[in-house]
Amino acid sequence: MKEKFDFAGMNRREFLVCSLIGSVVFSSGIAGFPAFAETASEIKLPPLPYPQDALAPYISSRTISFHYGKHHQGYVDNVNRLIKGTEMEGYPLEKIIRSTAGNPDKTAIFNNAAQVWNHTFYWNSMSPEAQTPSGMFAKKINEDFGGLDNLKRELANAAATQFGSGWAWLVTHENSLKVIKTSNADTPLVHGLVPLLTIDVWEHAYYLDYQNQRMAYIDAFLEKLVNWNFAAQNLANVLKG
Ligand code: MN3
Repeated sequence: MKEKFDFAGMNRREFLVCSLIGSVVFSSGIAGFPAFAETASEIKLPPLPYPQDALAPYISSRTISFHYGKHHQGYVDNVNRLIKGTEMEGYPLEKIIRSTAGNPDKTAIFNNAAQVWNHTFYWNSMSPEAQTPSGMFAKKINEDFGGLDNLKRELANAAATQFGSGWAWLVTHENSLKVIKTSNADTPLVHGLVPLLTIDVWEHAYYLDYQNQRMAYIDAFLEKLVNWNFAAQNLANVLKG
């Protein structure tokens, strides 16, 4: 298997053990994001990039058991059910997302497909291993935000002020880094932006661990869990073209 980004926090052996099946079907996707483990006819739930308890105590094993095992799995099951027997059966996930975006007759398919994609991107946006941006990525952060603390503040602000369910994102657009937020299942993929990193701010992402304290979850994400290496790799892949 060709590793397109660093599965931080696991050595290679651990990684292989916990994703033995998934690794067989990984291949390169856009922006360094691994393509989904899918057959021609079915969207599959990709393996977590770390063990379920690896993010504790900041995100508990119990939260991940529901968030990954029930919510993420649920979106996978829904999208497979909704596309069965339609022309979209057999489409890659991103093609389903792009071909249903903005179509009021296809909202349910878009919502479930985009949520499958967003959640896989979210799991990879976290790591049990503390990281600091370096090299070209650090330079871009300094140029576009005036430093890492400012970037973290913008991400925290976007995540905290997203009214109701949604996502905060670091994206790149025309060679600039930007922070944006999206509602519900909406995803930068359908707005001409390349996602580098995301924070899920749906209540199901934090309620078991933080109840209504969304800001405490956002702080833990940005101070303890954020996978800067994943963002840097995504950016490097964009710049490579
Ligand atoms: Mn979620």
